[in-house]
Formats: sequence, C-alpha cells, structure tokens
Amino acid sequence: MPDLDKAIKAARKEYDVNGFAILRNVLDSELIQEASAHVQWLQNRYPDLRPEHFHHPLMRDDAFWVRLVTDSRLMKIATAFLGDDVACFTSHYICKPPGDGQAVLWHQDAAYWSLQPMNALTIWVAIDDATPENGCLQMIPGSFRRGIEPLVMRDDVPNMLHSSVPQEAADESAAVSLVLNAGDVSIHHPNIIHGSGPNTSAQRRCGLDIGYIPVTTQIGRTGLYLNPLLVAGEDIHQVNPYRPWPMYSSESSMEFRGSAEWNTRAEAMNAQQVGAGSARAQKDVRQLTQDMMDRLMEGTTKQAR
Ligand SMILES: O=C(O)CCC(=O)C(=O)O
Repeated sequence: MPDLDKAIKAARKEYDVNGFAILRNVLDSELIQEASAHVQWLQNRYPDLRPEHFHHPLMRDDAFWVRLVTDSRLMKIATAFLGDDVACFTSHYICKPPGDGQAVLWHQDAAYWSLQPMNALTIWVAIDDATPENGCLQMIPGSFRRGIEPLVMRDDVPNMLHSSVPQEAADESAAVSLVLNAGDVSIHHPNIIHGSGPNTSAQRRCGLDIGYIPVTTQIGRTGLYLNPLLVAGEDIHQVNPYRPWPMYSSESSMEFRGSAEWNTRAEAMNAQQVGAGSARAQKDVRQLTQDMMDRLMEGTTKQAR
C-alpha cells in the first residue's frame, strides 16, 4: 500500500505539530457499507439505546467489530504511531441521527481514560460523510501540548459526555472542522481539545472511534475498559489481560465478507496470545453499557470501583 505509507508519513508530521491529522480514502466502500449495516444491526438489537452510545461492551463478542478494528490498513496506521505491539482498549460508534444527534462538547480524551502512561492514539473512522452541518469532529490545533483541564459537568445543552473542559480553555476561534468522506479516517492525540456539534442536518453522521495503546500502557482497573484486545504483534510486557478474539456466530455477529474464514484467523491469533481466555468482568453487556453512560453522567469515569 504505497499511498497509505505516504499518507502516514504526512500524517505523522501534521500530528506532531497539531495533535491530529486526516488520512483520506483509507477504507473501501464495501467495508464502510458493512460498518453501516453493523450500526443498523446494533440499532435493531438495542432499540432503546441512543445511537451515540454504541459502546464496546455491546460489540466485544462480535466478530465483525474485531474484523473492523483489526483491519490491516488501520493496523498500519496504529503501529506506525504506537510500535509493533498494539491493543485496542475502547471503541464506540457515535452515530448522530438527522436533526437530533447530540453534540460532544470540547473535551480531552485523557480526562476520561485511566491509562498509565497516557500513550494512546484514537483513530476515528468516517462511516458517513461528516460535515459541520451534521456534526463533524472539530479540533483545536496544538492544544494537546497543554495539561489536562478539569472536567466541568454540563447539562445546559444535550450532549453525549455530560461534561466539557472549562469554557475558557477552548479557543473556539482557532477550531478546525474535519470534513471527511465516508472511508476517510482522522487520528488524534489523547490530550487534544476536540468536540463536535449537534446534527442539525437531514443526514446521519456516524463515526467509529477506536482507542489503541501500545502493550506497554497499562489499563487502570476501573471496571470500564474491560475489553482490551491484542490487535497487532505480541503481548511482550504482560501488563494487561487480553480477551480472546471471538469466534464468528450468527447470534453474536452480523454476517460479513470473510465471516466463513474468520474462525481460522481468530484461532490462530488466540493460539499465540499469552493469557488468552482471561477476559474481565462478565456482566451483561447492556448493563455494562448503562454503567458507562451512568459514569459519564456522574463524571466518574476515572474513579476506581
Ligand atoms: O464522534 C464524535 O463526534 C466525537 C468523537 C470523539 O470525541 C473522539 O473520538 O474522541
């Protein structure tokens, strides 16, 4: 993939200066269509959930989600930034329905994550075209160099995180909108101040955010990040337990291109994983998702339980 190599090199330079970068045309339209069908599959399965909250517990035993977050093109980007041995510790679809999709107020991911050290990369995959009207991501260039701002609880406007950085910390006049086509991806630093507006348009805006860490980063035991998955290389440091890759089953996953061969790939990955099978809490996935939403509402995502 020579073009991707070139794009990663350019992205590295931008990321080092601004704390974010865009890579165009990373994922093919067939895979994006499957991801879109996956969102519909989740919507049918969890009709009572707002689609901004399709968090990773809902997908942890879902072979398609693992196929997606381990896509070779995403792995190429993640390993270029984090090294050869990489895990995925969080991911969710933020799908903003037309006319009603909620804002994500200015925030820093690191303020919500319990990671030691805070070495991580978010890859955000555009499942739909993203524009200012339907609530695309916005970044404040260079803001990743500042420290972590305190969280301010917010219920003055509907918003997905129920919190933000203090108003004076976000210089909105410097904000850049990330206008993406479906299949483009953006990457960002855990400390960068970013957010997205409400969806005031007639077009859905759906993105999948995926948090990757090198296997040297330890995930705090707060009960939230219960689904780390080794996605590239080896668990050479053994600071986290990893879940085994799920087998394909029509009950736990949508059918997808390659689902017939999936189990061979998953078995091979599990065979080489030290500690495979040491999955964390086995609470009901809907309840876990509710716990995640409650903790966002209480502002307690970083506190141990
Ligand atoms: O999808 C959005 O609008 C917000 C995503 C976000 O804040 C993130 O990926 O860190």
